[in-house]
Amino acid sequence: KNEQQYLDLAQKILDEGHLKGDRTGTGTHSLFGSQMRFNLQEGFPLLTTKKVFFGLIKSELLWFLRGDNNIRFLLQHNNHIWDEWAFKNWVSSEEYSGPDMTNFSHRAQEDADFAAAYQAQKAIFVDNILNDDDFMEKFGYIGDVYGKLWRGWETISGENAIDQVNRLVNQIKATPDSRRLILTAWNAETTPQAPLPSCHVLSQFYVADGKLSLQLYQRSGDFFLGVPFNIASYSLLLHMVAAQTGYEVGDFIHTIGDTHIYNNHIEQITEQLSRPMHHLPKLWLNPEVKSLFDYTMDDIKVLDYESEPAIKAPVAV
Ligand code: UFP
Repeated sequence: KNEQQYLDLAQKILDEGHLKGDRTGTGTHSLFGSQMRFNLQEGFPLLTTKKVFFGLIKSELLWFLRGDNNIRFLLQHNNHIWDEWAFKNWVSSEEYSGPDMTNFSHRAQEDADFAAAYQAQKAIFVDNILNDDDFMEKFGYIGDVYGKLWRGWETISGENAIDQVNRLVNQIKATPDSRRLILTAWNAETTPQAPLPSCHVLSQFYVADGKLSLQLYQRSGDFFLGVPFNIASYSLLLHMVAAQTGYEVGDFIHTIGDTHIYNNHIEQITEQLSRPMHHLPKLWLNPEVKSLFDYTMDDIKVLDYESEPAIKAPVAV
């Protein structure tokens, strides 16, 4: 049932979506205001109609929970999903002396020679971030993204940054009936200028019948590439917060504003829709871990994950 909702919504976007232009110039089928509800008691919603790489989801969430906004940690875990934002700062700086990288993402998709030059510069960049502390300090940071907003929200006075996640855990423990269990990632002052303004704008937690639930408001969802990750990432967050506050897991409710399928993902999603579902896997969290901030990669496992093969698709940039 859980995964079926994803497939049904994909079909609905294809059937009823508005044909809409977008910032990337790709074009989409888009619906506004959609919702899926995953009962986490029925299994962990890592899609099975295509393989979803859970390792990337884990390391990204651990990175957010560290309050980290420097990509070194991600690179140490072989996670390259945020590279381009930091790379952009380097190639547009005075220190960069390699071949011109203006508009690199688009050009790399269209021009094979350029793509090779870009890969070479990217490799140098990654190596420098990993091995050169000064370089990492200068070019590894990517500004006000989730880690910073979650754990180090800057106050107006400039003192005592706010740790929203720690506060949230304490609130859930102290006042589980509260209707103010909120984690926000949209800073009206800084977010509009961020390299990628937060997609996951707001999360709200809710406790009833000994179960913890979470609703996410996502302003924009790339339904084929982004959303399967986002479902798993927030379901994992819910499991971790529940484990650390003494609750069972309830529902993950995923509300999405602009819910879109890019025109160059139609073939891929159609292929996915034709595939059989497998049973959902189970999530295991190490019960010895006593704080939300102490989990490591080995403390989190997806068990019994069977899926159809991965499906490649170009990222709209
Ligand atoms: N996107 C997601 N999930 C994410 C993320 C990005 O679906 O977690 F970071 C997609 C949504 C959209 C694009 O297709 O990335 C962001 O573009 P925009 O800022 O124009 O909405």
